[in-house]
Amino acid sequence: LRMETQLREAMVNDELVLHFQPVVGPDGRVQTAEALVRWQHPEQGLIFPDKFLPVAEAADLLGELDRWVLRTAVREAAVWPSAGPDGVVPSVAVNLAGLLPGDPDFLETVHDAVTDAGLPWDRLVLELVETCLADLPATTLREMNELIAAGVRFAVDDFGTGYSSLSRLTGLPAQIVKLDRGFVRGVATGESDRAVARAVVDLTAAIGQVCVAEGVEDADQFAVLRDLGVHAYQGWLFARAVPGEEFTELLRRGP
Ligand code: G
Ligand code: G
Ligand code: MN
Ligand code: NA
Repeated sequence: LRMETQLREAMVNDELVLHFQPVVGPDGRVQTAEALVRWQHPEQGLIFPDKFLPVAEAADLLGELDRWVLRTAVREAAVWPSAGPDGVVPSVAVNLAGLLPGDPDFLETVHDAVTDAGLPWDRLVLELVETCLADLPATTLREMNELIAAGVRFAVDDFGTGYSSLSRLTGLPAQIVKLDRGFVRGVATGESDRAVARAVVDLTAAIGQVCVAEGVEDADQFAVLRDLGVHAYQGWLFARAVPGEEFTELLRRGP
């Protein structure tokens, strides 16, 4: 209960902070950065989401947390510099677990956050797990399509975990599929993980989705994934999640 009360206050007192982890193209240039929330606790130091997301969920605070993250992430992303000489500025990816398509205020919340920040619509990616993107009613899909038409992209997060099924990918309102790091781990060493990765890459390519590999930790994994045709990469091989100022510096330095 104590942590729950503190978490409510943390959102008001801006004790939460966002770190950003780059997603890079095959050329190493930053295409997107995923916003990952941390809690800068006055006594306990930096607390990771594994510790406080379950508390937020139990206290029914996930929606409020997602709203805070969304508003903060788009505001920070609106002033990022370009990631290369051609002036392309990276997109920002926000995880949603408590604010979901189908919530009565979903469209309005996203709309207000983006317009208040002045972020171009095509620089926002919303990451949800497959279960939150499947079997949505027509009214919800219509709202999502409004955002998609404006340039927002939806990503299937952690694809391949739980009861994910390859055949269902084709019916999801998602432009991006993030291959779970559980499969990425074994792509260079195990035939079965490589087979799964190949199947996901081939299917996503066939239906026009972008496939992002998560949790890329070494050069062998990267080489295999690149040969398979993965479009973009995220993981410690390229960069860890870093505070906003550090991310901005990383962009200024270039690839
Ligand atoms: O790197 P990290 O320890 O930040 O992430 C741990 C888990 O917490 C991941 O599953 C990630 O998707 C989730 N997570 C991180 N930041 C956020 C956030 O801002 N909102 C939500 N809903 N989940 C997040
Ligand atoms: O569930 P989601 O994919 O949103 O969570 C991102 C999580 O993955 C964060 O906890 C982040 O710190 C973690 N992560 C990012 N890159 C790597 C990596 O290369 N290896 C591992 N093991 N975890 C990673
Ligand atoms: Mn994610
Ligand atoms: Na993920």
